Amino acid sequence: MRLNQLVSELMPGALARKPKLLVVDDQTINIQVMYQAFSEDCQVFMATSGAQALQICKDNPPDLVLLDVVMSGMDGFEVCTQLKSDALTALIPVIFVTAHSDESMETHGLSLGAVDFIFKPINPSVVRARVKTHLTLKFQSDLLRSLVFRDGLTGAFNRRFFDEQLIEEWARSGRTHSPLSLIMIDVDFFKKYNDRYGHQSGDDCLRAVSQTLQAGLKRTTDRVARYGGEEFVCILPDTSFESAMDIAHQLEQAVRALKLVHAESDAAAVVTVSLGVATRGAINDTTTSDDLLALADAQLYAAKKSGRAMVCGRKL
Ligand code: GH3
Ligand code: MG
Ligand code: MG
Repeated sequence: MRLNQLVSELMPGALARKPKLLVVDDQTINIQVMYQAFSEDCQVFMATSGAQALQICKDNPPDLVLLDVVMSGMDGFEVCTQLKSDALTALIPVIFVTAHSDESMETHGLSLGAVDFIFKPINPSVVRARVKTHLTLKFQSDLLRSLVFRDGLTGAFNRRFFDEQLIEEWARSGRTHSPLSLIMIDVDFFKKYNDRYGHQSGDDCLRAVSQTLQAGLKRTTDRVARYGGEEFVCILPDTSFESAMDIAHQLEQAVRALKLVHAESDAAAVVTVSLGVATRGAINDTTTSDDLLALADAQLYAAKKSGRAMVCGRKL
């Protein structure tokens, strides 16, 4: 399979859109120079302060940041440090741009995780070439991550990703004394769906359910993974039991609203899901992440036993 074909299958839209470049500089004249160098090949976003840059990186992550070192208020080093310390923004490549060609400054910037250093006044063709190299590397590493951490059929995160994420989020919830919720989700009478409509339609159904679950989660830290077969799991950091129950009910309604006809289901005339919610609330040091997962699974089983197409939940 050609690489381009592989990329577009695994990361729909990655090739169709222009790379997103964020230019951060407190002097608008410098931003204009960069804009002229890149506006044809990239979507250029601009920030005139470190705080604004961090906000943009969280709300609409760029593919690369060109970051001025010396700025009033928060300087470029501090911005880079904060970007690298947040999992949501840590993988965005940063290139420092500075008027001072000082080796110790360059070493410091690279030690903070920047991929390159560029000196002002810039030579547009050199900067374009370097940015292109780093964008290529960024897309390659995104592709590799999607191969390792995404499920091929549905595009949701895979079991490997979920297992790692659960351990990480469990530790974080212990550290920060914040709740952690899981929702286990299983398609009802899916074997009968396959038998009646064929395996191909079964696959289409799983894709649609997966997309609906992903669209139903609003926070960037909320994740959906395919747990196995026709089973999905949502991990909801910093989410109370009550909120997780609300979200689970919304997901149940959203899948029902797809109106995928399922004539063989005993639960409804359309495809439905059963959901089990479990929340780590008050911190209890004797419990483990496996206990939370087992509880979510037990609640899913309870929803199945009580008639399916419903939500059951409990606090750990
Ligand atoms: P329940 O309501 O109790 O969950 O019943 P069910 O039929 O959904 O559950 P069961 O575990 O008996 O069957 C799950 C079915 O899901 C069987 C399997 O063939 C199907 N399945 C698992 N993975 C895939 C897949 O990737 N594609 C398709 N089309 N079907 C799949
Ligand atoms: Mg099922
Ligand atoms: Mg199942």
